[in-house]
Amino acid sequence: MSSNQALFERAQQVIPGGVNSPVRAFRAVGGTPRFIARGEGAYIYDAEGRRYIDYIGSWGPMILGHGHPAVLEAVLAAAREGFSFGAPTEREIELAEEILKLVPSMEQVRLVSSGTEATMSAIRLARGATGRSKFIKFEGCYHGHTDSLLVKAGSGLATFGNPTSAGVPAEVAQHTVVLEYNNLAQLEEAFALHGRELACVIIEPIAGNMNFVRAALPFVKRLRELCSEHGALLVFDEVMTGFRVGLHSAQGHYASLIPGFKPDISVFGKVIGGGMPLAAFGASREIMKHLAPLGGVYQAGTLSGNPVATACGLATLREIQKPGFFTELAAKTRRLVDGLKAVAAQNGVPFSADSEGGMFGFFLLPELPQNYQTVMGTDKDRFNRFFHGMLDRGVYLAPALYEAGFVSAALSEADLQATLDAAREALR
Ligand code: KE4
Repeated sequence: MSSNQALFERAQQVIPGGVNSPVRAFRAVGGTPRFIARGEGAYIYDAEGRRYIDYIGSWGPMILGHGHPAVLEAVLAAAREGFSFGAPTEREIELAEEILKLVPSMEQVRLVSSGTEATMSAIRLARGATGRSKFIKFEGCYHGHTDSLLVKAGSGLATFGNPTSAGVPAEVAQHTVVLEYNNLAQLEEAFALHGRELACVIIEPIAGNMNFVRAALPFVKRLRELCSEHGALLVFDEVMTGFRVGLHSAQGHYASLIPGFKPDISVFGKVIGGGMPLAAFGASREIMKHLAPLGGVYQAGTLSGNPVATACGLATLREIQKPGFFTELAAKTRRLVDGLKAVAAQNGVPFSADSEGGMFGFFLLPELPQNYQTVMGTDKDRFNRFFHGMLDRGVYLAPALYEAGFVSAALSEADLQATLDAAREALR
């Protein structure tokens, strides 16, 4: 059995950084990434046979845990019928109907293969539907790696964003206005400056790419009002929060607090594919009619609505609708978070944490941060020691202080207790 280190060295010969997605390389936390051989329920096993309690779950998709029997059976049955046809199938209709049943703000949905593709398409749709080019995003939110979204704040609101990545032309970044998350004053000013030119505002309603930062209620309320007043579309990027923070996603949570609230375009991924490559974006018929082949906004994909991926997604969505699923998952996640806070307090370590449904975050800070700057003010070395302290004790947390954590339905009370025992030692 090759060791993680041997595999990592071999991988780096043929794959940049040895990984197919940067965060997996452990560069933020240091050390050797674990090469995973298999998953089972709440656990993943590395190439050396070591077992970890999995709090990443593929960065959100594995809400049922690994190898759920009903999902596995659905995938195997679909695979036997064929992997991909490049032609419409009934199961795409079934999945679309299931998603629309659970997301009343959408009347139609288009399936794609990744969250990046879904947000990229949502931005193009907003631009095509409004005839405008500019849009707002927020610092600390990640919406995938399409050019116009790899942009950081400009020097001021009047100036437009600057690329965060090489290879993104300044001309592309100039249409992106980047504001501070939860900053009402900046939001008002940006709309005063650019309101009539804004195609949309895209936001993670609970920012899982800043670990776990909630959009404040007054902020969301005002954002909705300003978008409506100026004819800009509100895009909820629920790739991470969708069907993860609750059966009706983050938009359902906000609609329960702000009567009648709904975004104009919603983006999903991760959970709706159950671990297979599948994402989606949707809106009213009025907006979706702009999409090819009906309208002038082109969007396409060889594997969009893939028959095996839709089987995986559909089986997953059916399981999470079972009575009590989210009540139990949310309570379990809350017990984890409360337990971690208690253990940190007993060891005198500044620690704040929060959770919604099966998604959680924690910070080695006394208070929950409200924006990116505060999150990045965390003591990185301390986080990294905690991360490795937990990893060495068989608990796999997100290998970066700006990433969220995820609890699967397969997590047992014993796993929870083992996690808290590991945290007690690691924090000490
Ligand atoms: P993908 O293209 O990675 O499927 O989705 C992009 C995306 C869009 N929107 C949100 C809110 C997301 O969180 C993501 C992807 N999330 C990261 C985790 N922070 C995926 C992990 C990775 O990049 O390897």
